[in-house]
Amino acid sequence: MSHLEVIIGDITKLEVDAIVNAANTSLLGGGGVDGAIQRAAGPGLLEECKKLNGCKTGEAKITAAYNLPSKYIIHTAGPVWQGGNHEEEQLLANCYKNSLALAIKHNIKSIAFPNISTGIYCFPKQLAATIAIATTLDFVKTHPLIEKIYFVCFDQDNYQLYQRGVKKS
Ligand code: AR6
Repeated sequence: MSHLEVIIGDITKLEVDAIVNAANTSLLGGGGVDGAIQRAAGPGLLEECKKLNGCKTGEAKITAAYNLPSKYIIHTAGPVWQGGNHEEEQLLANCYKNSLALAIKHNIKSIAFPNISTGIYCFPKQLAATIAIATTLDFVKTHPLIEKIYFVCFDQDNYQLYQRGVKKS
C-alpha cells in the first residue's frame, strides 16, 4: 500500500509535516526518542510542552517543531507494557488513532511515527508493529487526505518486522 513507508534512521532528521514523539504523560521530556527530539528541537519545545498540562496515555497533543525540519511535533504517551492485561493493545492503537486525528485537524499530509512503546516501555515489538500497521491502514481508508505515513524504525528488529507487516497488508 503506497500510503505506508518503512524506513530506518533518526526521526529528528525527517522533513515531513509532522513527526510523532513517543513521550510520557508529563510531556516534560525523557530518554529514547523523546530525549532525541527535545535535544534536536531546542529549549523552546520544553517551554511549549510545559503549557500543555500533560497528556493521558493513548492521547495526543501538538506543538511547533522549533529547530527540527518538520513543521509540527505530535506528542503521544504510549502504554507501559505490564503483561498485556492492562488494555495495552487498545491504548497503543489509540496513540496512532489520536495522533492521526490531530494530524487531520492541522491539515498535515505527511507524518512519521517512531515505534511507540517498544523501547523503554517494553511493548512486544511484533505485537506493536501489527497494531501500528492495522490501525494506520484502517485510518487512511476513511481519511485519504493523509498522503504518507512513515514508520521510522531505529533498530533492525523493528525494521524487519515492519517491512514484513507492510508487505503483507
Ligand atoms: N529516531 C527514531 N526512533 C528512535 C530514536 C530516534 N532518534 N531514538 C530511539 N528510537 P523509546 P517508549 C526508538 O524508549 O518505549 C522516554 O523516556 C527506540 O529504538 O524512545 O515509548 C519517554 O519520555 C524504540 O524503537 O519510547 C517515556 O518516558 C522507539 O523509538 C518513555 O521513554 C521507542 O522507544 C517512552 O517509552
